[in-house]
Amino acid sequence: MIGTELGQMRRTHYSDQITQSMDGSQVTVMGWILTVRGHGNICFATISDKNGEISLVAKKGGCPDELREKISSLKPHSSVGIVGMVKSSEKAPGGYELVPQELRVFSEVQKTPPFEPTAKTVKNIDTRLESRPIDLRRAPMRHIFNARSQVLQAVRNYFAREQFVEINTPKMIATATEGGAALFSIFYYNKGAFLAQSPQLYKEQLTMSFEKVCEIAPIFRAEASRTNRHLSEAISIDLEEAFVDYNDIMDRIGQIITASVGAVSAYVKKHPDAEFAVPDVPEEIPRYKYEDLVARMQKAGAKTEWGDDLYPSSLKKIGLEGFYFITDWPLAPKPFYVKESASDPKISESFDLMFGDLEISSGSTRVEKSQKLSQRLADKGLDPDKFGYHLGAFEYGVPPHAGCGIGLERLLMALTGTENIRDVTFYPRDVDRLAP
Ligand code: AMO
Repeated sequence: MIGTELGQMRRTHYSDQITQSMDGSQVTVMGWILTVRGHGNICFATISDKNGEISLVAKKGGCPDELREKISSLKPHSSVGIVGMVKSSEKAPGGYELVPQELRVFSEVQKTPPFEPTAKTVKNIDTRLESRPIDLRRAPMRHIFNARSQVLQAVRNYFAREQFVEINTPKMIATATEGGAALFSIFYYNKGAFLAQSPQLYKEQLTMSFEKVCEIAPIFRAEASRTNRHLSEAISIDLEEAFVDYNDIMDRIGQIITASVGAVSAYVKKHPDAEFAVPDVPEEIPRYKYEDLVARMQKAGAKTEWGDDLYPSSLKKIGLEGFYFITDWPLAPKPFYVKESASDPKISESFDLMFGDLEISSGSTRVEKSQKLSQRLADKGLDPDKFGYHLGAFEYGVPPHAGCGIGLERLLMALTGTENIRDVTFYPRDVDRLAP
């Protein structure tokens, strides 16, 4: 082994791998000081690692005086490694305490931290975001992001089981896909370019060879509004499938939501201190037609007209809760790639998945005829020539296809009962925030 500053010390157990039955065994744990309380001859401390907490008890006679004094002088957030003996204890969380035998302080904190690592809530979100790496060490945050990881794993497992091919599409692009306003411009060598608002056209093209494709990647939206549900950079779970229509995609979304809720429920079972309000998923997520909801809104006194967007304030008026779909939206406001309904050209084969008044996903059957697509671009005031690379490809046997994009952060808000999208994003980007 090459000599390093860390030397030979290595963790033998995470906090959740130590059990009462290991009474008397020696372990090496690593993590961060959460709390320290000294009472003369006895010092209690807790340390946290990525999976939970460990209680330390250093008593006079039970461990060297020097070690006890050093532990009692440590400030919260310091990073440490501890060799100790497991002592079963009914009172301690997890049913054991650790009696320290050796301490390594890797990084000692001298300053007063912006908040304690044990703080359950910190009022000012900007204070937290400015110290994001240490904010994420707090248990409520750790639970959210550990659960996020489990949700992603469940979604990827679903895609693998269903034989989807995971794709990666360019994020630096030449043309807008979701409408022109919310684009970030960049310099691409000597040309102007944009950050991708979605993988839309690429994922559609890839159904021409791989049939079932998925991508989990950033999307970029220059959203000027300051809300609790919009980010400038979000993660989208995109899927696109050949030889199906929007009905099949809604079925898939139902399966993905069930798998995601299952992952969060399993996490909460293992970590009962994760205070998530995990929602129920009905066996069949209800599907409401846009026009029926407009009629219900009007009845409830909202000023909504056919053709309007359905705003949270009007949705609240009809009191829909939990997961549900709004289907068959008017065609006019939809992007050019959304297919019109066979029964009524004013309506589209489209849907939004909602959770209460929060939009989680939108999807549709797509226009697959090159000529029709060209017409739709022109109708929207977009230049078909700029989409030549796409229209040209669609002249060679494009299959009927449909798909959707699910906002990962919005999904996590629903799964954990989180109100601010920034709380489910590692390093949120919004109108006011580009660092850290
Ligand atoms: P849409 O624009 O509706 O559809 O986006 C799909 C989903 O992505 C999430 N989302 C956002 N989340 C946080 N902040 C944002 N600024 C933001 N913008 C979008 C939402 C939304 O439902 N190409 C289509 C999808 C498709 O038809 O396949 C699209 O991008 O959860």
